[in-house]
Amino acid sequence: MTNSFTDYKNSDVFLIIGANPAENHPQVMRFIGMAREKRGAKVIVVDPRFTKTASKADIYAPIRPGTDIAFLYGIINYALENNLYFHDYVVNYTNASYLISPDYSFNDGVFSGLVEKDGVLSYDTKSWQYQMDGDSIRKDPTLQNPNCVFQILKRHAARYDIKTVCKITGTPEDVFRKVCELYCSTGKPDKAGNLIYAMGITQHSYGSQNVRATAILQLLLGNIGIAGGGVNAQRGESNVQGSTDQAMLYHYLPGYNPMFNAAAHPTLKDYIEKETPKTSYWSNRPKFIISMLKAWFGEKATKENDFCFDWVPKHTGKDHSHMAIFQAMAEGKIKGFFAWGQNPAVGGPLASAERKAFENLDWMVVVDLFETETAAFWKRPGANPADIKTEVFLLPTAFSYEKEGTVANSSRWIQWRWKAVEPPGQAKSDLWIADRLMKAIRKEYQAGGKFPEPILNMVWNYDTPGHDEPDITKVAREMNGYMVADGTLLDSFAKLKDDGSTACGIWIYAGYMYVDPQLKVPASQRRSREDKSGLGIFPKWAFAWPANRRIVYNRNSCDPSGRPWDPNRMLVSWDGTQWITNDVPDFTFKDANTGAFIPPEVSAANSFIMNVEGQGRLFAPTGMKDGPLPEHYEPVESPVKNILSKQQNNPVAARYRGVFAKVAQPGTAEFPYIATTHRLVEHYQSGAVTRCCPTLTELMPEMFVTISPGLAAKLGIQPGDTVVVVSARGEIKCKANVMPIVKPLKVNGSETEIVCLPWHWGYQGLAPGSTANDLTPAVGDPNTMIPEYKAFLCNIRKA
Ligand SMILES: Nc1nc2c(c(=O)[nH]1)N[C@H]1C(S)=C(S)[C@@H](COP(=O)(O)OP(=O)(O)OC[C@H]3O[C@@H](n4cnc5c(=O)[nH]c(N)nc54)[C@H](O)[C@@H]3O)O[C@H]1N2
Ligand SMILES: Nc1nc2c(c(=O)[nH]1)N[C@H]1C(S)=C(S)[C@@H](COP(=O)(O)OP(=O)(O)OC[C@H]3O[C@@H](n4cnc5c(=O)[nH]c(N)nc54)[C@H](O)[C@@H]3O)O[C@H]1N2
Ligand SMILES: [Mo]
Repeated sequence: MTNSFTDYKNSDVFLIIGANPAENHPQVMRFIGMAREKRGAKVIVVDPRFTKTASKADIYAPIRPGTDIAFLYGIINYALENNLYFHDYVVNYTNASYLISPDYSFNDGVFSGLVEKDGVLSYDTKSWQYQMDGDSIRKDPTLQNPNCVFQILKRHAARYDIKTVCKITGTPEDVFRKVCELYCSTGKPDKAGNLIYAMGITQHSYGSQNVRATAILQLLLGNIGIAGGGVNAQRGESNVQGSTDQAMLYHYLPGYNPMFNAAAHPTLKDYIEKETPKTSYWSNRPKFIISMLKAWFGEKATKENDFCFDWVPKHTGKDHSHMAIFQAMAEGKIKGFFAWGQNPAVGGPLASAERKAFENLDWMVVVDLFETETAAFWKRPGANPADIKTEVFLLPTAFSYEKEGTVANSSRWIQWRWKAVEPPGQAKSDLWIADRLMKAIRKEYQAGGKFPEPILNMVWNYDTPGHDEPDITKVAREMNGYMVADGTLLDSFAKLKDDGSTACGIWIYAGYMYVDPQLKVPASQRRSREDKSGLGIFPKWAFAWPANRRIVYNRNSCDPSGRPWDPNRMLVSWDGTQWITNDVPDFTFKDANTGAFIPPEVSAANSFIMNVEGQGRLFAPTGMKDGPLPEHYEPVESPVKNILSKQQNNPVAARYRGVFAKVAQPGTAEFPYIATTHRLVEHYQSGAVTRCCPTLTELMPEMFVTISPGLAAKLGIQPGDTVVVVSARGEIKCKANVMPIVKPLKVNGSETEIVCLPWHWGYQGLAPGSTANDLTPAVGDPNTMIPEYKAFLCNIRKA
């Protein structure tokens, strides 16, 4: 998220697309409410369902699941055609003027560079690159050159006129026009548009391109880096931000550094040479990586041994995401599995096949609060425990209130939480379990084993003398970073060095444990409500990574000469001799050695400091696997043909083998309805916790499917009837919820019904019910491999 929740009160217009904060992020509604009360802010909600959030909207735009790219391009095209984009911002702060290779082309839904190797399609990105004059990029500040990004984008977006968009999305034209008018009103210097998204945008076979479309729109309207603006992803579980920061995914390292790769990086030198750009803040990558290795391997890590680079496992470039793991498990290639705070038996795509795959394991360890569906898979309905050889260990763990530590929220705020109560019975904190496990493994390796060095030598010193529980502040200090010589905690990542004199587990967190000199507590434990700017910045409440900055890219909030576009929303400002700041500047504003202010021209050329070209990318020459621009494709399962091009689906969508390959053909009469999945305020995720909570199960006791009154009438279904929902992968039984919150949409002239399923149920807990994920397909986005949970085909009948 570029901005923060407390900043939402500064927004003039909200575009909430593919998120339902009233149920899933209720605190967000409080700040949206402030903006409405204090500044008359307007709210647009784009969702297939008339949600609780939509009930508070000024404009509700229904949309067919999976058509957000067309929807967003429709607004982009409206802004470009009617000159409603923020010209000075676009020219100065984006790559609009950059010239792209003359070899770039786009034909009938496919970008230049699509190649096939061994039956697998991928893009060669050579033709997407900038034209160069030596080291400098060729540009046309008049934005007229046909090869400049602005013209390429304009041509691409022109195909998304209102009529075409509404044929694809099913949104009524008059409603869509109102959305365009209202949202494009934020393309002015003194207006802020806030784009909020979540899983309705990401869970698609082109989810990353959906997100790119939101970024392009926000760049065109000058809405990034300003108070009240931003591209704001409402994150998931309370610490999902923290888990991505710390690289819980397989393909990168803490602080968003790329993973070491076996082929590309045989040595640390190769990694540093290949992965360190000459420009952008990433030019400091060697400092981040070497300090991380120092944190991991301590005094064993020396310059001579590449700071133990050889001790870290290397990535092979293969897909090891959730779906790939379950494919490998189904093929018998995985022997053991830790389900540590996850419940894939309910939450994974095509969950019935994931449960079956568990049968191939020799052992499974579940670290959880409850005996989840995953832990109990061997006695699930329909299975014969005697036939299942997997040995399951269930380690009871403490809940968040029963242990100490930090969580990082969507605002990137790292907040310390203290233990409120003791965990029940034999439950132990996750840290206790990890600590004992590591010590036990180390003991095994002491007796010998393959490649014991990393296990034996890794820094692991979190004991508290006299206590059973490891000291979590020791872990936190290692993540925060310290001077190797004397252990002094770092106050900022600006102090990091690439010579082994600093250690830091995760560079973006540097400073969060540093003790605030006035408040005398670590930054993440601060709780001061001071807000001098009145903009909801709260600089002394917790710690926002990076560098306690609340709004990233904030150089873009003022013009190239440093004057705020909107003086009432001032984040940083150049007064002719110095920078006045309400937020921590996201640019080099002071000389690190002399402390002298650096005049605005310097940072104006580099206002998107994390990009090598220093500017916002309307067109992305690198970074995306499926095109430099978003393009509308149909979901892998769709009732209609793509009317924009011959290319029905994302040509490089992630697909899987065997049982996970099952998908319905487009337009099949067998599965005429579009299904989508969503959450409920009363339940959380796979329901492992909430379905064990008597009050919540009383409020929301049963699995159901929501269908329109029209569809119910056609199929002879009464509210409360038991129905069967079928997809190409299976069928489930649940209750029918007949409600006009979902209505058929006119897609390319024909009425299309949408069927909505919550996904919180399974066979365990106080209130068991059918699992929506028994129906969902195992296909996904090629960049993130997120499954397409939000758009697939189904049929429905009375049971
Ligand atoms: N009470 C509660 N709160 C939660 C959670 C929970 O389970 N329960 N889960 C947490 C987690 S981990 C997450 S990731 C977040 C998720 O938060 P959200 O993303 O808000 O959750 P969802 O309800 O899955 O999806 C949001 C909306 O997307 C709509 N939608 C479906 N398909 C499409 C589409 O193609 N386009 C558009 N524009 N909209 C679409 C759905 O109808 C739904 O209203 O919530 C977090 N908060
Ligand atoms: N159809 C469909 N499927 C979806 C989605 C969707 O929108 N539609 N959303 C997806 C999303 S966004 C997500 S995030 C995933 C979530 O998928 P999972 O992460 O598999 O589901 P959760 O229910 O959140 O699982 C968390 C588990 O951790 C346990 N737990 C809670 N606190 C602790 C703790 O402190 N320590 C430990 N060790 N365990 C704890 C809970 O009891 C629970 O069993 O599901 C995905 N699945
Ligand atoms: Mo999530």
